[in-house]
Amino acid sequence: MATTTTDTDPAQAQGTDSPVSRPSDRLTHDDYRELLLQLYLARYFDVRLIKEKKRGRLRGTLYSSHNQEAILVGSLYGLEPMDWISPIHRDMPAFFLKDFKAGWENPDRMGMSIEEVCSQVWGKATSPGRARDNWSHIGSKAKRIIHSTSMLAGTIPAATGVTLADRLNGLNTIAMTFNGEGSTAQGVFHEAINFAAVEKLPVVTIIENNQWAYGTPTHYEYALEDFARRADGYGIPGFVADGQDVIDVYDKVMMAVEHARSGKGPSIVECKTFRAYGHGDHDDDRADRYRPEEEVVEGRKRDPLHVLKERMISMGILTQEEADKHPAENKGAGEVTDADFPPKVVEYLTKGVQFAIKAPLPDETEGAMWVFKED
Ligand SMILES: Cc1ncc(C[n+]2csc(CCOP(=O)(O)OP(=O)(O)O)c2C)c(N)n1
Ligand SMILES: [Mg+2]
Repeated sequence: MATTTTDTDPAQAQGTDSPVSRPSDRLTHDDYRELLLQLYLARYFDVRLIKEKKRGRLRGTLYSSHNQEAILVGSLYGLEPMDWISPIHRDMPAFFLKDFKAGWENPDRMGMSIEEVCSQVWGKATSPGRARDNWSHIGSKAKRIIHSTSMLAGTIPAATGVTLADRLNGLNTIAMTFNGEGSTAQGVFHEAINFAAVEKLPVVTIIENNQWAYGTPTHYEYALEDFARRADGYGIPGFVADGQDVIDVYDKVMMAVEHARSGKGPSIVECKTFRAYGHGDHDDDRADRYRPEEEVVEGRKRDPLHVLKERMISMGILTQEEADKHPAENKGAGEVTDADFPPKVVEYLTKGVQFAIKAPLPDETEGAMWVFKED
């Protein structure tokens, strides 16, 4: 049986007090700068869409990942191109951040292009879903992205399936599934993780524990302090990460990835964070009523951009002046402006937005496409 740990410190996780190497020790200064840019990009994606909707240029519900970006960026950063991911509704940036290290503009990288993702949001013919939805109900077998479903926890059995298939085909790939804590009381969550544990399948289950599932707080979901302890019952490791700190997320996730890649099986990584706004933008006003104001103020305090900048300053990678140049942190979509973001980030996303706005709607004859019809 694999060692089970819920410790947040890798030194403790390895059962020793002596200094140990962390996966992040291998990150270069350029990696840190890239992680910061990716955090900016994920944040900008969020606020730009809200602004576009307010300007009347976009319709449909938006599910914000504001304040949770470090989880997506930190967990995707160490993956290999052929690894699988399964994002859900709060992970929209994951579709383009996958294999981002291969080059933002690289058409061959194993992630969706910004044009594809923006087309999906705008419901255009150029979108992977060909305008059947405006959000995360997309996937790509070619890019190794498991199709997102609305059935919470439904991606975990799919991930166990693809890893089993890859194993049978002689591939040493892993699957990373993203899940809110609200999905964890589903029967299928337990069945799939148990199966993965028994078969030692390389499935890394990320729990984005943002304290709320729509209007349901965590104490109605599970009776544990750290959700990660659930792993004990499956005989697999459970890690707890500070979801506001991209480097801590990277460290814990990479421990899980290395565990999986070396044939030891699945694990759970609980990333503690806070949902900054409503479940979707349709829920923003209600969320202000069902969540105590102090909790919301407290939960939004540690902006992941600020946490990484502080780290980089203390390591001598960033000067205070450089950190202050683009002060997007701790600002809501209503107050932040393009000048608060690095120009590279604004230009990259603007390209995707303009492509999507100009793209055609699907032809009406496509209505019956992909629909099963029995004669
Ligand atoms: C099996 C199932 N039950 C209920 C829903 C409706 N639903 C959609 S999102 C959501 C809340 C999800 O909360 P959580 O998993 O914590 O993710 P978060 O939205 O907080 O990121 C619910 C109840 C669903 N999609 N699937
Ligand atoms: Mg949640």
